[in-house]
Amino acid sequence: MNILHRLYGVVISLLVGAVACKPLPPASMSVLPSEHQIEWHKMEQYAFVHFTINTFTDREWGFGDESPQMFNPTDFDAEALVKIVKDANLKGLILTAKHHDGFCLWPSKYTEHSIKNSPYKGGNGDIVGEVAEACRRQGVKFGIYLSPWDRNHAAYGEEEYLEYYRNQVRELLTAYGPLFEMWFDGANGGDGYYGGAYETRWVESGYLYYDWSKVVDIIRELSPETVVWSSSLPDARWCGNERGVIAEHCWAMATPENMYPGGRDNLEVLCHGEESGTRWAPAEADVSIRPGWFYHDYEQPKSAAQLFDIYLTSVGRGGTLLLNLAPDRRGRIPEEDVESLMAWRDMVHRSFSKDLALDAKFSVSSSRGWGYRAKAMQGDNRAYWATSDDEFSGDVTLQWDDTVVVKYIVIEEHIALGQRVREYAIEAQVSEGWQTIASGTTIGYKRIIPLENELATSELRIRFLDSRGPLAISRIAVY
Ligand code: FUL
Repeated sequence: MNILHRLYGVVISLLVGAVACKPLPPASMSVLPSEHQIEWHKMEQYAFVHFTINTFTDREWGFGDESPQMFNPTDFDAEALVKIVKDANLKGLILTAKHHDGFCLWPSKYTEHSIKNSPYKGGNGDIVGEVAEACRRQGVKFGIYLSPWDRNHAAYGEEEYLEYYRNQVRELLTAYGPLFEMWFDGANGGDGYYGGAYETRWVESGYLYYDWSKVVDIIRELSPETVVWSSSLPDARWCGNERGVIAEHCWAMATPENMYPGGRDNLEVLCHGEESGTRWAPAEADVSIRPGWFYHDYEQPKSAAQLFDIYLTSVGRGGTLLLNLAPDRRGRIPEEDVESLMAWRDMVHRSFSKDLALDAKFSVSSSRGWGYRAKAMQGDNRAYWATSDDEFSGDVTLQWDDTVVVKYIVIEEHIALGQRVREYAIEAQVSEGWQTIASGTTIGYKRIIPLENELATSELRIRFLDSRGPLAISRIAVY
């Protein structure tokens, strides 16, 4: 008993000693992600689903005068849809609850222009509800796209429409929340039905007409975990194109006023973010598996190899991938799309399944001390390598006993303390000595560096040449 007591005392004092010895973490950068944004980053990839009357009229943008009777999927099955999303390793699903034509895929009490007046389930169907429920059952996160532009509504462009719109945000969040993301499309104004007026209506977008802060208040009240994607006050931003390509040089931070000055897209800021940005608003790459967002029977899905390239330029560049699927008139994802999707999933799995860094010996040029050493970057754990307060650069060397063949190097920053790295280079030991095999600027949540050709080596050196503060690197992996 006595010995046990003493042993216990020794263990406790060792632990207390160790905790006391652990240096403090590096100071945070001034702009940080929220916990919800960190969870969102970790999702990495999720599905978009574009489905509405357009699927039946063969259009991309409905005019707003389509009869709800046209919405008639013959074989819609929410469970089957969500299963495809889950099997493809997509972690969430954002559904077009309402596109620009104003037709609502849920029986909104604020309009007759909805699924309740369609033949689907005799007017008793609710695609939003069915998909939300299937997502919950299968452990896939659910999100909603609600087009601000509404070519059906008579009051679009006036104050009355804003009340309608906010009521719908409230209605959706109350019935189907919590949501992981809400998507507020920037497309705005033009000709339309507008309750029979058949005219062109332009609104001032951005901060002005929609007054996004009011919408964001409703979201924060009813579903605080929701990441807001919008033209103002965003928690995530558009990456500047619909090809799935996030810029090589990309900060997660940006200043809302600079992203949409006067309500217009500022592509420079959307693409690259801003090192001095005032808000954590990381890039999301939205892209469709087909040329269009909605199903057209004359279009073909992208190949697995094309989707793989998109994966590298989205998830591999510190943002997320929002990959659109387009149900056909049955309400099913076409078989050839599912085939591409699953082949892509297998390709990603094959390419990133064996982390060679787990067998390497890691060493660093310097560290902050106990708890922040080289080992922290190996594998997936919560630790990170950090340098001392005055060290804004440093090297990590990986050594193997035998030669390894390298194609991808993955680096992750500990973004809970902010995004820091400004410049890096990667060197490999080859027969002629050290050779630079890759270089770049920003890292962020995750950077996948593909080498042009596979490279045989037994030593790699990752050089962090410049940073906004002490380094904080949470993972280095090699495939
Ligand atoms: C665009 C829209 O106009 C397209 O129809 C689609 O919804 C895409 C995701 O966003 O702005």
